[in-house]
Amino acid sequence: MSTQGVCESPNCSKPAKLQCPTCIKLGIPGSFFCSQECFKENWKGHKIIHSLAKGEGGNENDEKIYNPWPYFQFTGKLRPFPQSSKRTVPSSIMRPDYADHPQGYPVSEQAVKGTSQIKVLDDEEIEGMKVACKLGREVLDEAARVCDVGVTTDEIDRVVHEACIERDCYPSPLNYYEFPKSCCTSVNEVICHGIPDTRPLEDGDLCNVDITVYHRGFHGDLNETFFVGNVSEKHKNLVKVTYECLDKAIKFVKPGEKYRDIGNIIQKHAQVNGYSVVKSYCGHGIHRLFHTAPNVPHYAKNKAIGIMKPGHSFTIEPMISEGTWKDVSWPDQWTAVTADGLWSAQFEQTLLVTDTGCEIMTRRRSNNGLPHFMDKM
Ligand code: EYL
Ligand code: CO
Ligand code: CO
Repeated sequence: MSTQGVCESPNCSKPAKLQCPTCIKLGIPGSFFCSQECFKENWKGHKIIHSLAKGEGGNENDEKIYNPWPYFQFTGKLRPFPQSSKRTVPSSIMRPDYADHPQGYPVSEQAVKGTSQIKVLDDEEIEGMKVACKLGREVLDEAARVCDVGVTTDEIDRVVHEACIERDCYPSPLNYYEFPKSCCTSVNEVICHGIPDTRPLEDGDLCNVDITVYHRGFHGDLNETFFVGNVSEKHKNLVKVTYECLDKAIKFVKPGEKYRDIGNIIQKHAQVNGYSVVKSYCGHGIHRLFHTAPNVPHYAKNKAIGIMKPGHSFTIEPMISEGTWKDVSWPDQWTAVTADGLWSAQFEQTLLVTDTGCEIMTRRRSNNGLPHFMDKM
């Protein structure tokens, strides 16, 4: 994103203007300074994170001190780990406009920003969406197969990236507003938009993998929360209730209903189970554009615009938290975590409004369409 906060130099609070070039090369998040002077002054202490990111240094205790944001108060126990370098997509695969924009701006999305008009897809566009969504589902199922204790989220990202390329898909998150990876991996207190890194998943973790693929001009977007090893009963219940929130919302979708009423259904089910609904991130229209009208809040009493009509395609993707609904962003400006460090779960599907209800275009085509976590319950 364009705003990067303040200089990392202690005792300096000027706006951050430049990022350490070595950190950029190594994929280390953050590392912003106001000036060459502050950068030089802190070089001696700063450069240690380069060798840690490269796995140098010998002493295995060193890796514990990787912390790109020494002055940031983390809300929970999760910490960032070094990221691997950027992956590329063969030029034979059709790319969205932002893939080649220097700041990752989706110019075609920005051109219609602020308009609430919802596109009605024609038959050709519906077919294009169904194909993209089916391929997105295949990619998520590949991620589910590898998600396990000891596996890094970077390894999940590598599998996702390769699975996209094998299917003639561009991984939509890659370079979207400069997002550095091909999927989002959100562990434990991370609500959404977690960046895959070299942290090995631990027994008892929850790991959400959010996949969007761009295939021949259309985006398909879905996510599931997976169990890593043996998950506590309280966290299993969080995941189950979150899945039920999405399920109930989907059953409500039909022509004539208001987009704003989806949030009432989700919040009611979350609240009776003692959970809260994240307000900062919403479902969205999706087709030729990754994010467009309608905006679909997951919380009650919202003022979202629009009435469902056959041919609309959009996502519902509720994020449900154990404690507070409030979110905080890590200094990387992407990772959204709960403000109290308690855990959060999410599920997402891309839907097509039909004459009688909706089709879940990203549905699982095995195990009765049930989510992966239920394979382990
Ligand atoms: C990129 C850009 C801030 C994604 C979704 C990747 C994240 C945070 C700026 C929504 C918005 C995925 O999958 C999504 N929705 O279901 N931004 C996204 N980014 C990003
Ligand atoms: Co998504
Ligand atoms: Co989405």
